Amino acid sequence: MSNIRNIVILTGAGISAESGIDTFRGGGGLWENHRVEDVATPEAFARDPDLVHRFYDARRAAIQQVEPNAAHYALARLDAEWEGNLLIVTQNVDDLHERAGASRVLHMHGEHLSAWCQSCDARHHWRGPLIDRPACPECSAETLRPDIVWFGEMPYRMEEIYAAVSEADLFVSIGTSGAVYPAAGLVQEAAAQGAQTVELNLERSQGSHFFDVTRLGPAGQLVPAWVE
Ligand code: BJW
Repeated sequence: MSNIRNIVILTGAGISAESGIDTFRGGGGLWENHRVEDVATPEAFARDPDLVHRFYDARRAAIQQVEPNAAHYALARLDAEWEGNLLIVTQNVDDLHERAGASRVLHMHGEHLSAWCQSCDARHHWRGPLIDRPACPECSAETLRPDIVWFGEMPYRMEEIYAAVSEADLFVSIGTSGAVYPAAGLVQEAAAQGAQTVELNLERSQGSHFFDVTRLGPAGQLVPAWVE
């Protein structure tokens, strides 16, 4: 990697699968048992907030029971040791990259351990349930929602992401199906800027043909091997 200084790493649900967190698509995925339109859109939340809160409260509790795996630790090592620019853009709403020790992490689809007040726009670190409609510690309104980017909402910090991708010498995608935009389009942006593009995944993603290199296997094996 002698000619590489700027790295952008996009991660998806596959990197947390070996920690015991369900992915979204495919057999046993979350969207097999839950309709997106019922739980992961602003319209669903307006229609039936209890259902949406139950869905996210259960998942917020579940992620607190699991641990980072070898793939998270390998990226955290790379983050600590890499002297050039590096950004881990994660679509994941768990905190396993941070718990493994990574610090240059951007959560483009939000975070389970954050609650967002729709009245005053404040964000609060949140570990417990939201279904009881706790008051916002900032403004006291009972308008907290999961700090999650639902379908139809704008993913977070896109300007920062596009800026990092435009400077990237290497773009690596790990454990994502490439089914959800704008994340799925980042590989094309990176390739257009001349970056090398690498995919590490259990199965080929939908945009696999956009990558220079694809390695298939579980993230817990592929990622440490790639980092070494
Ligand atoms: C392993 C493994 C192991 C398994 N090791 N690998 C074109 C351009 C722009 C937007 C759109 C567009 N076309 C359509 C849209 C709209 C929409 C969209 O993309 N829809 C598609 C379904 C077509 N996008 C949006 O709505 C986004 N917003 C947006 O575009 O805003 C613009 C806008 C807004 C308003 C007005 C106008 C414009 C928002 C998307 C938000 C996504 N939210 C979710 C849910 C929230 C989190 C939650 O509830 O937990 O985010 S959906 C879900 O999918 C979640 C994930 O982050 C995301 C991606 O999934 P991921 O991570 O790829 O997981 P899977 O399950 O799909 O794949 C797992 C992979 O792992 C597989 O490949 C396995 O092989 C692999 N794997 N085990 C390694 N051990």
